[in-house]
Amino acid sequence: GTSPKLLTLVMIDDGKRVLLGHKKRGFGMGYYNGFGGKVEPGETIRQAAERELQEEACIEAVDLREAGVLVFAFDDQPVAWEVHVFAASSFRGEPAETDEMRPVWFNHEDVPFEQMWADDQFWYPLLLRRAYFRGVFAFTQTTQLLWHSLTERDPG
Ligand code: 6U4
Ligand code: NA
Ligand code: NA
Repeated sequence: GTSPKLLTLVMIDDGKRVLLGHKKRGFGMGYYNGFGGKVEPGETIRQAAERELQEEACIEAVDLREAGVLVFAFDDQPVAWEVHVFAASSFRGEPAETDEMRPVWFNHEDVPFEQMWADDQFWYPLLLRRAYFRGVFAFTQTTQLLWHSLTERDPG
């Protein structure tokens, strides 16, 4: 079909530091990013976000909020990705390494954008000041950012 693939991305931001996962396998291997993955049949987007955070970082968000939506178009993938970004400032449990991710805290001013997806440097400033955002990013050869559009907007 032509409908986009739905994914989630959870950002833990305590106001000074963000918790990122160093991805050990699969798509985006070697990059730091938030925790997330595909929405499975029968679950809501929020449930998928909660599940992936538990699976990848071993924690449960206390104050999960909708932070924005990112659309990624790849010239080497059959459909676009619609990534629902959530954020939380507190959580239960202790972040732990999993088969997929190694969690690392970064101060806001030390976020390693050179080891992250090329879109992240554009929308992190909005995330960190808690502005709801919508971004559209076009990639070629999987990781090369060709074009983007980013707007601040009301949720919903
Ligand atoms: P499986 O098949 O279960 O191992 P799953 O965990 O469902 O995979 P995965 O890890 O491939 O999915 O999900 C990709 C994750 O990477 C999602 O959280 C969204 C995130 N992501 C993908 N492209 C991104 C990009 N350009 N910028 C970004 N995050 C991206 O910041
Ligand atoms: Na994942
Ligand atoms: Na998954």
